[in-house]
Amino acid sequence: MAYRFPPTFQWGVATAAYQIEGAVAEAGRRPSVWDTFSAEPGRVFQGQTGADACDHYHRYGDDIRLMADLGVTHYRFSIAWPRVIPEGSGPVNEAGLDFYERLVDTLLAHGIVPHATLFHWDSPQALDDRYGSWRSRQMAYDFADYVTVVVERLCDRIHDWMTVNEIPCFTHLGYGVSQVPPHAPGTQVPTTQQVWQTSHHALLAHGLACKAIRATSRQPCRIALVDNFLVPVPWVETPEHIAAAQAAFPTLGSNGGVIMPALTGQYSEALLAQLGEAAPTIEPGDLALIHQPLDAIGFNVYSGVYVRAAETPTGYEVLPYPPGYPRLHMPWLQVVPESLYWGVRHLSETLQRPDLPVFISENGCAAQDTVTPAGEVLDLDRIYYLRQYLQATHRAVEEGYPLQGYFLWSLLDNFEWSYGYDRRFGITYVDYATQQRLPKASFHWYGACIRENRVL
Ligand code: PNW
Repeated sequence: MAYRFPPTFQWGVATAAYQIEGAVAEAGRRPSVWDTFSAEPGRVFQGQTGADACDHYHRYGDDIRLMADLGVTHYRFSIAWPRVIPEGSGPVNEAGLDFYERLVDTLLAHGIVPHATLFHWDSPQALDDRYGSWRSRQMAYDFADYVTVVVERLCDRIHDWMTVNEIPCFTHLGYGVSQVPPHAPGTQVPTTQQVWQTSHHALLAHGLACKAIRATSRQPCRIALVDNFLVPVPWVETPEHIAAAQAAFPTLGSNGGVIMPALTGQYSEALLAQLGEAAPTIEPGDLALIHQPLDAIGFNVYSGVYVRAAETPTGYEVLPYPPGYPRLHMPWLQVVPESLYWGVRHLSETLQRPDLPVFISENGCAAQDTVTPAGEVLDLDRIYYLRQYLQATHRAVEEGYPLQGYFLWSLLDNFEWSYGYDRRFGITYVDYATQQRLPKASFHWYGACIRENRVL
């Protein structure tokens, strides 16, 4: 039958702490940079914050029942550093760890495998006050200490760890030179070099966290880095355009400075040449530390860019999107389902890691959902998007790439960072006034795919 997955394929949903938990001042939690940033006028759509979000902190039991109804086998969530170590370093808040223990126990009771992300952008505000968070190398060491505390407490029930989510988003989008950065902490630094230094520090944090997890876990565990590298898709799948896409890979977005050093132990030469004096300062031993053995890569994919071979100095060109190109409800959400397949293939061929298991740690879209008078959300546009990306997932699996699972972003509508609650990525509609959850059409469709283990 068409688009059937192997029986071991992992079906999941993904969320992140600050986007759903709320309860920001409860049980000893102290502010994160996102609490501070979103409270500043003009930073987030209509001044919204994650103070309440989906109130998942209190409603996690209901939300896990929802996941069980959906039929997912795996759940990716994140642990909030400022719940566990409220001042960033120093005293541990047992009540914070208790919350994640309850959450994980409830997941396990429903037969759902937890995948924990240790950092999804909510740095403790105290560390930003103390030393400018990712601007300082110290952040990497404090992160590793926090990771040790979490793994010590939860390693008997969590075996799948993700270190940091999307380094480019919390460094390049959190610090800026010429314009006010859209993500927390929203600090403008004087030079581009200093922006690259923040992402270098985040890579160090990833490396130190890998070592801390391996040193601390008393159970076998799997460690992944989660990245949203930018995917060049050959506009036609002929050898010349495939070669052009492969040549473009290291020069696009921050690919050459994040996923490449993590997986190969080297920044891309092309990127360093392009950066010149703006390249980060790399101390002796840093690259070896960053280049830790990994058990998997988590690939967050929403869109990509088409590339073709061309008579340019580089031998390729990135094609612009025409104004009418299909796009979901974000400025960057062009529908490019092949980017999922090509991303997996680039990891294998362009980065030459055919051995490394991959899972799609996020894929999904925002749509302009409304509740019909009959009380339904008929998000056919989301189904249209997801079906194509799942077909691309299937293609990668069928061609033998080590793609093991798919986590849909997201279980619930949630706090979409600087867009606030204006953009809805959930397969479950959240009425924020009442906190009622309403499964959308896409929820029922995804559940049917999971039950039949194929794309419907
Ligand atoms: C991811 N882009 O962020 C994050 O991991 C989630 O927390 C977030 O809610 C989700 O995607 C949807 O935005 C991204 O500019 C931020 O292409 C920016 C981009 C992609 C993903």
